[in-house]
Amino acid sequence: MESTAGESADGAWPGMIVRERQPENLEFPFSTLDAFITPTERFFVRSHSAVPEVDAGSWRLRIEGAVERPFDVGLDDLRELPRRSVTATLECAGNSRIHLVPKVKGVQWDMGAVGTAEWSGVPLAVLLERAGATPRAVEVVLEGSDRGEVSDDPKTPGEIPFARSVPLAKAREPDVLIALGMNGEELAPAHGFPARAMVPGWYGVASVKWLARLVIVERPFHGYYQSFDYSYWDRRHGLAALRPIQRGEVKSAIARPLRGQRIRAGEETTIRGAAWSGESPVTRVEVSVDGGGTWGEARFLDPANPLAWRRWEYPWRPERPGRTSLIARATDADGRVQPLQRDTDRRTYMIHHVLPVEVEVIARRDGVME
Ligand SMILES: Nc1nc2c(c(=O)[nH]1)N[C@H]1C(S)=C(S)[C@@H](COP(=O)(O)O)O[C@H]1N2
Ligand SMILES: [Mo]
Repeated sequence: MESTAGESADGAWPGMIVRERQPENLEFPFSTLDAFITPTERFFVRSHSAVPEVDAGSWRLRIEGAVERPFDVGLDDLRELPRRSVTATLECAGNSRIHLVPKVKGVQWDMGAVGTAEWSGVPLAVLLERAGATPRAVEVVLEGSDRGEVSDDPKTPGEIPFARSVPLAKAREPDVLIALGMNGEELAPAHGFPARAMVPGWYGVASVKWLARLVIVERPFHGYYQSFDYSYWDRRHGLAALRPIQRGEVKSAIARPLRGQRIRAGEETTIRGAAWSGESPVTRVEVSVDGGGTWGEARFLDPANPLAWRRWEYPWRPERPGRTSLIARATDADGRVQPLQRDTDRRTYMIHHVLPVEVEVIARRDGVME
């Protein structure tokens, strides 16, 4: 059942759509997309377990595993380190799942499990450098302090913390942060207070909240949230293998008009939306107002950015009454084009094919001549 967050505990905007009450999972109604930066109270929340209680005074982040110098840091130590800000779009890999036919398991997100924020914190590379990874180290496992148990098959081995790994090559990129701030304030509890990973350009699942430990490992980690869950089929060399979901795909979404909206023939309306792509700027959004027969170019409202979305708009003056489908299709600087069809190898994730919005064009106002 869909309801709104009227009485949300965490100060969320009352118009947020509640997808799960406990733990709280919220999305924003994508039709309200307006600013480039998503205000924190409208930023989606995806949590697998209850928000853990963290005492900021005694909290420590431990860095250990295949390192020369294991150590731990408190919040005050982290606040002293060189800080960096990154404006990045975060999208849940399950965003848009409600549009899959046939229906699949998982949180039934519409379009709003995505948002753009200004994240600030310490580059993960600084901590990795201080610990000194061994020559054989390949990945860093980011572990949260929230714990949970999945009791449906495939089950977890009892209660486990939320954890994801990032290969060291990505983890050392300067924009990958141990984030302490979001939109100029310290992190809200729902978004990972006191510290979370921010892995821009990758699906949200890698950006582990409520960090407790960073474990450097010499073999790829096959934890629950990147094997049974949050993985997709890859067929390189004709061999179907499960890989962890990482880099974001190219995607555009229409915010307005709404599905089923009635639009008057002969009057100008504006089709609006946003487009984003992991680690690559969106370079082009094409819009079709006739179900994919013909295409025109949308105009961008934001500059090209490899890590953040670009809002776009497309003016349209429908001529003839009747039902029609609006479609937007994005292309990124790597030449990746948003697909027209769903790829089922993505299992229940990475839902980025175009999703037409059907609207109804109604007759001109009386007295307006053709
Ligand atoms: N510790 C922890 N980190 C987590 C999660 C979680 O459940 N626990 N959810 C992940 C997923 S699937 C997403 S999409 C993002 C959502 O971040 P947000 O809630 O700040 O929007 O957090 C990620 N980090
Ligand atoms: Mo997610």
